[in-house]
Amino acid sequence: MLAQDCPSKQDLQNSIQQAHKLLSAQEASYLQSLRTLRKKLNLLHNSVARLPAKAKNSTCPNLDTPVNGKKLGKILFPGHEVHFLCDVGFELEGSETRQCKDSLSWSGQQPVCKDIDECLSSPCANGGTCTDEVNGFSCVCAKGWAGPDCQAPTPTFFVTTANTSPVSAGAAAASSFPLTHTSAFTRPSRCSQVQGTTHCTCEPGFTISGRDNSVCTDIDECKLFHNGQAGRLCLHTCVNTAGGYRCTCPAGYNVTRDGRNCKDIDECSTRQNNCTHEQLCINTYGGFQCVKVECPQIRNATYVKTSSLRCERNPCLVDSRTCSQAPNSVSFHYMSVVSNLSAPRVMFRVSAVRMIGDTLRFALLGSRGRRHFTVQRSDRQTGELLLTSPVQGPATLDAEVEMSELERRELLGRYITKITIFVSPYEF
Ligand SMILES: [Ca+2]
Ligand SMILES: [Ca+2]
Repeated sequence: MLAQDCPSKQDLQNSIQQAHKLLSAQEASYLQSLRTLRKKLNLLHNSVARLPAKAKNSTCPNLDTPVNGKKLGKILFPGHEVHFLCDVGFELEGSETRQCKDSLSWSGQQPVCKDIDECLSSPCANGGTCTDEVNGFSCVCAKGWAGPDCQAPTPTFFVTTANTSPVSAGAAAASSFPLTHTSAFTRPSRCSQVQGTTHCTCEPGFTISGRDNSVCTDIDECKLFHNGQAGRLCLHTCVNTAGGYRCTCPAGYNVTRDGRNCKDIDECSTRQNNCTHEQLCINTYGGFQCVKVECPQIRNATYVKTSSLRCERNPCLVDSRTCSQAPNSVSFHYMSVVSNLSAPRVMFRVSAVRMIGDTLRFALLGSRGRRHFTVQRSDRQTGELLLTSPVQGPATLDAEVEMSELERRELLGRYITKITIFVSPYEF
């Protein structure tokens, strides 16, 4: 077993021979490196030997800094570089970088900074004339155009004609007139460049228009929402304005706080009426009415006003049939409604406060608005005045509802209610 583990004499001799070969190869490589190093050292030695005796003064000549530019780098020894930059608005012509050569001269050409001609890209739109300036340009715009690039229409809404005559100086302000009808409804757009794309925006209420997106035109909200599904913009009249709109209401109405609806002015409670002391002021939609409540003039019967809206018959003389058949009371009732009220609709109810007799009858007496009304009973003691068809205003309708009380078919009393209905010209 031991004899097998130990290498033979031959094996050992082979191994030693291989180690010798490896050492020889390393030795050869090492010597090669040394030879190369020696060569480089000799070359360096030769070049140093060629250098002039006074190395300190061996520099390239100083370089000028270009007008409207900068020079970077101050070392003027051979092998060193100097760089040149131009100010904004100028472009470099010549060499951007110059190197000091071994011959102590600079490579390349002395650069100059030349003003960039911004007019070359024709920046003045709409026929404007371009003038090149340092780091920019200026445009002289054609008539009707304004702005730095002549892209905006001249914002002329009004032109005041100058009048030098002192006599008519006061009239000069009044002679202002719109230059064109549409100019007040256009504005220049605001454009910006984002990643090479032009984005133009308008003031609220305006929308982009025009070939080059340079003009913002007012949105006509009144036309746009005329019969929109969301409902009308204004209850009454829509007035388009530059950048918006406003609603107006007819006389007798105020525009509500939301700016879209109309609210009737109560002339009666705000003393904006001209009713006399004897008259009653009745507020109506869009106006007011002055009414005078007068008790009926019937022969042999006299009436007394028991309230501003009610007359009651004085007791009759014995055996005066005319008097006893005259209405016991006449009440007045005034109503204000809007035009085109849907029908049928109960407008008024007449009730007996207390019944003495056994029967109540309700009837519609002759009236101006008879064709619009009917009277019906809603319960034993109540009659209703019913509007049967819509009424287009402006209109004033009258109706007289009579309530008769009977006891065994004998008339006990007649009670009349006179109803006046003021219909507005509008549906509000
Ligand atoms: Ca508008
Ligand atoms: Ca009113």
